[in-house]
Amino acid sequence: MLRLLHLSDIHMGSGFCHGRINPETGLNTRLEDFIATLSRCIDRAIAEPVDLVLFGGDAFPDATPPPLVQQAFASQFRRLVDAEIPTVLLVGNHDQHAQGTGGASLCIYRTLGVPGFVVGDRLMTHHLNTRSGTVQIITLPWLTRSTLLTRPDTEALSMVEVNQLLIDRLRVALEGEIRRLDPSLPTILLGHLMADTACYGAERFMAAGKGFTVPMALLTRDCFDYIALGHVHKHQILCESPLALYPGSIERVDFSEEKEDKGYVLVSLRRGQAVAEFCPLPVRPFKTISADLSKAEHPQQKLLKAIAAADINEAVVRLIYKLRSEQIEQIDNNAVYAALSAAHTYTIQAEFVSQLARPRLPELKAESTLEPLTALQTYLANREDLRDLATEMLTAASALLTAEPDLTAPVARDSDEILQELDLAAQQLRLL
Ligand SMILES: [Mn+2]
Repeated sequence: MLRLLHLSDIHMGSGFCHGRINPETGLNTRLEDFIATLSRCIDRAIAEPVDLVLFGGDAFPDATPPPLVQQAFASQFRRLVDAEIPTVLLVGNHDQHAQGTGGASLCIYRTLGVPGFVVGDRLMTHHLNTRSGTVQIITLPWLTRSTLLTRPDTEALSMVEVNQLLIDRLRVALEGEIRRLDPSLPTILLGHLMADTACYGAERFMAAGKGFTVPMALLTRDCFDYIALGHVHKHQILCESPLALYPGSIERVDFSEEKEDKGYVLVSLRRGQAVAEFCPLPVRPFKTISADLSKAEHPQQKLLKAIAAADINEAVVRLIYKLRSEQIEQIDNNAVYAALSAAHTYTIQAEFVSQLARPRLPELKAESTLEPLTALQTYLANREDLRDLATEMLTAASALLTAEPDLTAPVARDSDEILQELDLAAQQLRLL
């Protein structure tokens, strides 16, 4: 039985806006949080001790972290070298340079020949000797179009076709690795990818336009005993047999992760069997407080009550409240700051509710039913500014309503629409 610790999406050095400078160290407190949390993962790996550590990718927010952040990361992983625990560092999308190939921020570990460390920056099978025997690991780093496709391959193809082609190439390349596996050894697929059946969070937007979704059916092959994933920040199990899961990020990167538990997994593995245990980490809470004061007689009182009801102690807090513009005099900011002082950091966002909302037309109230043309007439009769267009709009509307739909006719497209599509295509080409 082999025991391994799988963690992912460290993103060390991100979210500084949620921290403050620690006067004792001069460091941003969120960097200190991330370091403390990573050290908890490494502590556990050493205390067990596990036979193997898998890192699922996204070490930093980008491929060129400042030396201080790079060093903080390295000094934690260095402890695994001292403890002689083999470690695989997989390259995620945030670790890759936008230009060129390879995971610049992690390849230094291979360049230095760090004992027991493997960097997964390409689709490849590694054999690792651990205290509990040999394990084979296929590394599948974040793939972009340029990894498996050339420009001529993608010429004149739509995005959907490009993605399909990419998946076809991946299927072939993965099959090549699978055929060379030793079927007697415990086998792991370690991938940084967006699985088609995953629930996404912020990472969907962070990687927008640069990657593609991998069908789980492509990965859940019997030859794998454990499919260790990275990229999605929300912990989730995607498949029970073979076991496939995202441990999620180890710290909250932003407010989209406010309600998610953070942690890593410990996995017991043998050929044909994997059992995982999610180990939650005691990370700093994020707390959103929302209050609508626009109808309150005493807005300040209501606001303070909303703050008092929330557990904000040492939390990263955002306070969002709505009020009418004439209520602003009734808010005492100093009292609000005092009420929020137990928070680690806080931001305040006041939104004015619009006073200009148009009253409903009595003729168009919810319970009355009108024919579409009558409704349009009523609407136009109340819009002085559209009077010049009214006749034309009514003629056009009645033509639309009476026209026989011809579902076989090609959809008419104007030149603007085509130009927009071309612009989009050009943008996507630049991302290659
Ligand atoms: Mn990622």
